[in-house]
Amino acid sequence: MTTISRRKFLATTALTVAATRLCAQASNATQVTLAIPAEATGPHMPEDFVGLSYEVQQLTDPSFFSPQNTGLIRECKALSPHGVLRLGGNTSEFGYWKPTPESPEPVHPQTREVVGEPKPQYYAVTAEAVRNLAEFLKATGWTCLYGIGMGTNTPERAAAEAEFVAKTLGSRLQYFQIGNEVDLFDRHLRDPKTWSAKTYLQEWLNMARAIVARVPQARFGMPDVAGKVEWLTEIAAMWPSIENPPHVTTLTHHYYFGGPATNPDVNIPNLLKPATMAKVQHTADIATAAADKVGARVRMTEGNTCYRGGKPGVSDVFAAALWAADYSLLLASNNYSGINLHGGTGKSVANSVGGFLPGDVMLKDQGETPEQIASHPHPFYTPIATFGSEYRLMPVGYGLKFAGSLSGARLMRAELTQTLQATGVDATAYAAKLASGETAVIVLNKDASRDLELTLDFGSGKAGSVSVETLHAPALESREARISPAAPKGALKQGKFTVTVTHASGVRMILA
Ligand code: BDP
Repeated sequence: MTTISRRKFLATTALTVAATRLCAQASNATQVTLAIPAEATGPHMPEDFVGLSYEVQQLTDPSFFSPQNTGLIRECKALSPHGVLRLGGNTSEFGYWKPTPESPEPVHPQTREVVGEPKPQYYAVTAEAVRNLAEFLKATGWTCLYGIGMGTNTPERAAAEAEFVAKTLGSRLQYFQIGNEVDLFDRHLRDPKTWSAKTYLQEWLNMARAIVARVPQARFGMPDVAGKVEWLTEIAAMWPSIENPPHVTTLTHHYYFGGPATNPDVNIPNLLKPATMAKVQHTADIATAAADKVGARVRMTEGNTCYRGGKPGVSDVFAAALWAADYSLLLASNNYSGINLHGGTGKSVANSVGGFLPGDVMLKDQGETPEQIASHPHPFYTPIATFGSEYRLMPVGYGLKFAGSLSGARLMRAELTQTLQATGVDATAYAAKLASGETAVIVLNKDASRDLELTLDFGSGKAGSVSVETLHAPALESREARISPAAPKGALKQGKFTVTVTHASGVRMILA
């Protein structure tokens, strides 16, 4: 067998949108060789690494997460066969458990109204919604991280809800979380003078113990902070002093690259530049050190490109696909158990951020007509968008899916990204041994203009064929993304395989 020739590769990709650029620019491409290790000794990327995050308020429409919602089920399954649905968000603090249609609405505590924070609109989480959720999870093959409110909830109600949820979801329930972005509770839900990681932990223990009393096998993820990862460090330091602690499997935090939509720093170059991922790495170092101390793993349970519903032109374009793929694989390399990109319906997310999406105001100011505005996904960052009764995977979702193709693999420890970035091209690379025994390499060329002429060196003794798949769109600003096979199976030449990774594209190669 021969190595897939460059001419053949170009010919096969000629049908793809990326092909024009590929032909035009390949001659100026930066040449680089990556040595792919023979062994994988890095973290295991779990089968259920890929996840989505939705507002708890989404449950107010019991038909949303239900077996009848076949469009959403299809998109979830296409995104990942073993995905994880996380329910939480700001709205989780205002949901109350309503076990029977006759159950009265409880008295709610006072909260302060703050601009940009969700208004205290209370709503019921019903047994019907939870039953439908269980069926939805069964239909998708997904599991659930179930968020119970802390902000305006009581231990008794939390325990009653948890008991019903545990019984109804069964093995589809991975763990509970109590409270969303508790590090921000001082803004409107708690007294800023006394609120801290310590007072939070006391309150969390009260609620978690009430839940354990009724669900002895309950497992938890916590503290689900918005940004203060130091809380994970503080909690890990306090953990040994807790007698008989509830079973915490996962330390959790959120991540938004920036926000809100009106912030000019939220732009494509900033989203994709290496310094952005260097900050992600810094957070991961803090979070994983804390998790090691308590014998847990870390999961990024809610995040996306731009908070308060995303930014049109950044969150809903192909740049977000490359960001999502890179972000996912960087966290996987740091032994994260997974990530949940936030989304859902425009209404639920608008309600979570004070009633409207700043991105809509931005588009109106830019002169977009109502029809043009409606053609964007709402919220702008959602991985699966709702257009009428139709569900569609958005660019950011394609990036997550592309990275998710390494789920179940063991990652290889190699300085691949450093080698690429030493050339000055903004590209990253991840290699892994798949469960099947095949070696996979994903290269993400986030650079806006420079192509890579990449040689993968698998070691001279290696033989076999390489299949190639690309993540591409006409440009970083395109409101679309595709994953396409780029060439028929090729073969190696003396253990080396050469491929062009055009600017603004991703390539996945699997050596069989
Ligand atoms: C997070 C909240 C979530 C919001 C999201 C956003 O947990 O409910 O939808 O930010 O601002 O802080 O977009």
